[in-house]
Amino acid sequence: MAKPKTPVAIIMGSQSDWATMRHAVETLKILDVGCDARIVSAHRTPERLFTFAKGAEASGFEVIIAGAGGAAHLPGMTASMTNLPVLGVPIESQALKGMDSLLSIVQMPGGVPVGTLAIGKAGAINAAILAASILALSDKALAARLADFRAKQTASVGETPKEEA
Ligand code: RP5
Repeated sequence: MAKPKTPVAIIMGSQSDWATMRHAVETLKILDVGCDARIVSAHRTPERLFTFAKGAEASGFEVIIAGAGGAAHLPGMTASMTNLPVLGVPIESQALKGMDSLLSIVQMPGGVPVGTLAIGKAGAINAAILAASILALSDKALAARLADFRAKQTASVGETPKEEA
């Protein structure tokens, strides 16, 4: 069966999360993995969340990346309504620097997993790489692109520090 063009859904709780979540989109673009980004709020648009999560698998998505901040219920609520793997990105909140987001996302009850990444940009980038790794299990061409991405990253690390401009 042909691979879906947009196997990754990226959802976020607010427009204000885009500055972080765009890094997931950009990383998937580098890896040539199709994704669809949209705003879905667990608190402000619960019906949109229900429709998205219940229909995600039928829409052809294979992995969901969900970013949210503060009382970050989006990844967990999404995971409660789909069997697709859900990767949670804690957004760095102003008040508590993302510790609130992190703990909200990571402390899921046993039985409803969310794969939780680091707070902020690093988490968004790593969620994309992890999503690609999951998809690469059944996509050899993607596995090769992922290996190339990692090799380039390794090659870019100098052995000695230099003065920065
Ligand atoms: C969460 O509340 C969102 O994920 C966002 O990180 C946070 C703040 O949202 P805004 O008030 O900026 O829309 O639901």
